[in-house]
Amino acid sequence: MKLTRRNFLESSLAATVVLCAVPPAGAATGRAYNLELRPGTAQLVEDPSVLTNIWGFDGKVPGPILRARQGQPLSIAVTNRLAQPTSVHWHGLRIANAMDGVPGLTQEPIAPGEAFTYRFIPPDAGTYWYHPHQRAWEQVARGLYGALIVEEDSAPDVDHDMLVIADDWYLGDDGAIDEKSFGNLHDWSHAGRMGNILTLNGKPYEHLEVSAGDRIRLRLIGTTNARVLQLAIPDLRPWIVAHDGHPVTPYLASSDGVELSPGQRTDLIVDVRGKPGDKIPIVELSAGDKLVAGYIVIGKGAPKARRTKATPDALAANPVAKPAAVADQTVNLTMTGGAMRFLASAQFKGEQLDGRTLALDHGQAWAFNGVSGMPASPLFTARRGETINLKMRNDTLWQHNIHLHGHHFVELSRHAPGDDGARTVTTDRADAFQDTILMQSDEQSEISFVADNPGKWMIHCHMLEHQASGMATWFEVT
Ligand SMILES: [Cu+2]
Repeated sequence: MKLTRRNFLESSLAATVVLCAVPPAGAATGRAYNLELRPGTAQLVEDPSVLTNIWGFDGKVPGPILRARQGQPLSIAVTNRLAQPTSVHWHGLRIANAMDGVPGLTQEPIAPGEAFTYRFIPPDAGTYWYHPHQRAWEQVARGLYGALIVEEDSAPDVDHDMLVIADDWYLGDDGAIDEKSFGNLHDWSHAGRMGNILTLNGKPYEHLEVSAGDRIRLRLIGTTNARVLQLAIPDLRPWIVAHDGHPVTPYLASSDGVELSPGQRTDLIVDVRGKPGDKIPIVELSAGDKLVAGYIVIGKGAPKARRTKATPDALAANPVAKPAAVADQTVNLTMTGGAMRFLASAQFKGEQLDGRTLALDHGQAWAFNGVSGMPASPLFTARRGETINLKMRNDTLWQHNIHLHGHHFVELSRHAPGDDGARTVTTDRADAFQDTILMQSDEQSEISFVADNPGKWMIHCHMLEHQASGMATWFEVT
């Protein structure tokens, strides 16, 4: 499925400039929130008369921006107004296990009409997001997601703090969500369910309004089910300052832009160069051609003086424990299955089944270490504080996007087919904590983390169709 765009009608957009700024710290929003998961509508295509029925937090997509202070309690009372059970997962937050929002592992699903209050203390500043962890392949695709921002004690010196939540939608010609493709086994055993319409912040063409000379922080969040996005601002030179919430030494993004796999976040700092009235395109490059996704619009105000300092300061590091040089345990995680290398057999709910039965009777197409779906026993058990090295092998023909709950890891090495041995990964990742990592076909990657958060935590592919069709397991920290 290719992302396409109907003819872009510039004139129709002139009146729809919308500011999508993150509300300032200390705004009336406070630190206790109420959220309702419920149906709503959104204008996802250019024609303002076409509204799409979505499911959203408070009926909107994206849901409300939640803001927290690092190390201070946050409570979110969630009410399920959907017709199916749900839960909310706080992606990337290293919080208490009971608040992680994984039905069957950390809580019961929230039934229709029922409520659940999540209470936790975010230990790390940065850019995070929230979404259901129940039938996520349907609930996230219908629009259930939002940003969770944990503020630094000392915020970087910027004129605007802005969000760009990027998603693809599979819509029919009538603008309605294509429902018959939900649960399609072909998608599940291939790259996942891809959209044909791209939105930033739930809009067909987002407009971020700034002034000439502004320095802006752009928090990019990828909320696609399966598509790996490549976002760029070709006319500007953004610095990358954080991945998955965690600061990195600022470095310039390449002209290829920023890769955002499902669930990943990248924070940029960008100096706006241009003159009042300019519209600077934000483009998506994964399809090979430039697809304009939105604009940074320079308002009419007088240009600000350019900052004398070229490179922004690094953000303050988060208190994540550094893995020990020698691991306490090394664990293998081998991915198999999927189209063209279908599983001959795998274990599913304790039974060894052939590939055809797995697919046709159980919708399972993938396995971790020969097991499809959540096993009864954990992949490994760690004593609190142990350093775990996870040696991952993608023995399938497809990309996978492994997400670790409750912990952040560094990547020690990456081994691609044809290499004689493991090569050192690019420095922007080797010293950087992350919670979601994209692997290509036939790649191997060794990641390392300190298992310091007690409880039962998922490891799964964040291509949501792959998760649903086998790529899910868990570990326990005691
Ligand atoms: Cu996958």
